[in-house]
Amino acid sequence: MIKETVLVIGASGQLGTELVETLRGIYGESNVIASDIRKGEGAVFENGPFEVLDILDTVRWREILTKYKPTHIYHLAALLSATAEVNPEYAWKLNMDGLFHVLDAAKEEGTGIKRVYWPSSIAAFGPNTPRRNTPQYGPMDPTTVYGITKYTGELYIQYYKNRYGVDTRSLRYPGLIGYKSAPGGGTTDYAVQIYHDALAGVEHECFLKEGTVLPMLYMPDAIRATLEVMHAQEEKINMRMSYNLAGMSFGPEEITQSIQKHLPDFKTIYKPDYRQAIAESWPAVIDDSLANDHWGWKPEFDLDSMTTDMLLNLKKL
Ligand code: VAH
Repeated sequence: MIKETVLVIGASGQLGTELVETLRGIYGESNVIASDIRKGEGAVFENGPFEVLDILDTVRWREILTKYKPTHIYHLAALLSATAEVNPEYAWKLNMDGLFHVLDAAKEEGTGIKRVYWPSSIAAFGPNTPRRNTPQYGPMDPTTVYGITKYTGELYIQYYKNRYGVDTRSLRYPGLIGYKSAPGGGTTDYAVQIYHDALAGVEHECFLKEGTVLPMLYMPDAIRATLEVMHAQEEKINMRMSYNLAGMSFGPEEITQSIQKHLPDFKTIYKPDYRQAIAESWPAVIDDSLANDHWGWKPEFDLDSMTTDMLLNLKKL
């Protein structure tokens, strides 16, 4: 077993819930401390150490650092795209000040923090970024508060590496789809709800228009990518902002057709809302060749294999 002490901040979110389970399998349950702003129910809170932590509470943050002396930190706490537009001031505070509290602790001598993981998003791109085969480097003019915090955060993790040697790894996640945890406040969340509606025998009311193609990634691939980039040898991580990451790209009508191969009577109706404008500011297809070159990234799931796995596992819940 690798001897590290891992702290996951924002552990009860869509990604955190699955990441904690995987990390505890690698490092041992007692060596992975899950934390979030409130205690809930489920494996994250019961299968290993859990601490209530609001990353904006600096006194509590220091208490946790002193108590556990984490060597690896996964800082996931953030407001996602749709929620951030409803509360932009708090979104900036949580997404940015939260990141600075982690980076400033990591640069301090004596805290013992060796590596930080911090997620970015394809939301860091904007309407003037090429929408197909979106390059690692190109125009980045995000129009959402969430995307602005992600792009800004990328510049800061690069600065903290160059100036202070803080080793932060990061991925520009597409929309994440999984069956073990619920998404929260994202513009891609329809792609999770649609499976639940299909199995419940109800039509899906999609908040995006037909034909709105977005980059997506199945959660098992997202978890594997996160651990691969976090565990890669430092000399392989030659790009110190955040790596483009891709799995598949589809529109709501395509995921509907994929589900209909299993449930022929399933239907989707379209009622676009304010999230349509967010989606239209994002890329449709991502070029993640740099992640492949630098640390061997390759997705394993496509739309149909994800649909088969999602429906199979949701039926068991
Ligand atoms: C969101 N699920 O919708 C997140 C993600 C690319 C989208 O960052 O905000």
